[in-house]
Amino acid sequence: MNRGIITTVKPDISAAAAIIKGARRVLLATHLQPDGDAIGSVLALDSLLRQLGKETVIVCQDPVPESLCFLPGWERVTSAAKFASMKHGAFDLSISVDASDFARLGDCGSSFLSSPQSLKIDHHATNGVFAQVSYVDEEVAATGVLVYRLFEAFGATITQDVAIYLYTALSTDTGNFSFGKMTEELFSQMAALMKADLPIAAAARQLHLVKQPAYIRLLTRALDSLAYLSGGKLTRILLRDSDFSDLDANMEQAEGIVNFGLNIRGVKATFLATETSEGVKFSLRSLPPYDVSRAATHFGGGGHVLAAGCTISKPFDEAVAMMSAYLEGMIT
Ligand SMILES: [Mn+2]
Repeated sequence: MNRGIITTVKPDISAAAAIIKGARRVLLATHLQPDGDAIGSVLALDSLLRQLGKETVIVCQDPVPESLCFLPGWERVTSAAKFASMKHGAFDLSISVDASDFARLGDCGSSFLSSPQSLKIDHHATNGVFAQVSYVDEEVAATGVLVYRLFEAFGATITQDVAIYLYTALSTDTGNFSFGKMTEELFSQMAALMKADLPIAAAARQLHLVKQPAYIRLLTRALDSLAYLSGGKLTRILLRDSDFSDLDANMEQAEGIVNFGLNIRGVKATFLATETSEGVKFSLRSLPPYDVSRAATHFGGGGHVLAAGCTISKPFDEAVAMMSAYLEGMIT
């Protein structure tokens, strides 16, 4: 490995910069069930375009999650339903932010397509080409890194608000700087955000530390159910329908709980089984060399090597026994 030498070739930003430069009214869209990279990147790009004197509207199928409502100006993100009822003139450019394929735009897809010109900015291993110009770089941890490059390309100012937006994007997609494609460039960008007076401790608290009371209630119940299998190398966590109703919690609030099963010394893989109306939903996690996507695929689901999922339409205990047996066979 060449230390100190940047060997990665960055995709050409000039076509993206040119199409932005030529536009006057721009529609910005991000993916459904938006996360910190989606909302942070789209708000930062919106600030850039307005600095450049453009008129903008931001749309997203789903509302901004409560955990991101500390971001200044989050109200600028319009829901697809509200957008449809709004009176607005034509746009000359649509920009998709952090959406790997067209379906991820959800109900905003048709609005996206109604502009004569389109640009896609994304960092996922790309599935779909759906814009005239694509600025896609799979080598970066977050779409926010690409939006920062656009600020550089235009020589635009990183205001404190922009610093908060881009920090939100970068820290979300790296799990608060603990996984993903963390590069020298990402930390150079972070240094520039600090220079713009990023209130990092306050923002980190909002983004990564503070949890909803319902999440804590659910986590307590979940950890109570934690069991060790395969001589301590495999764990499982169970959340039944009654746990959600007893605790006045919903499925979304269970997000992230699966990781508690994996982040225990000696554990190589884990699963969280959640009882839902569609069947028993499994979230699977593992450490290399274990491939939980095999288990997910075996039961009709899919995903990545280290993070996968599936649903088994059987009674809860039966489904849990099936998954336990499969993973015990894999992790010996
Ligand atoms: Mn992202």
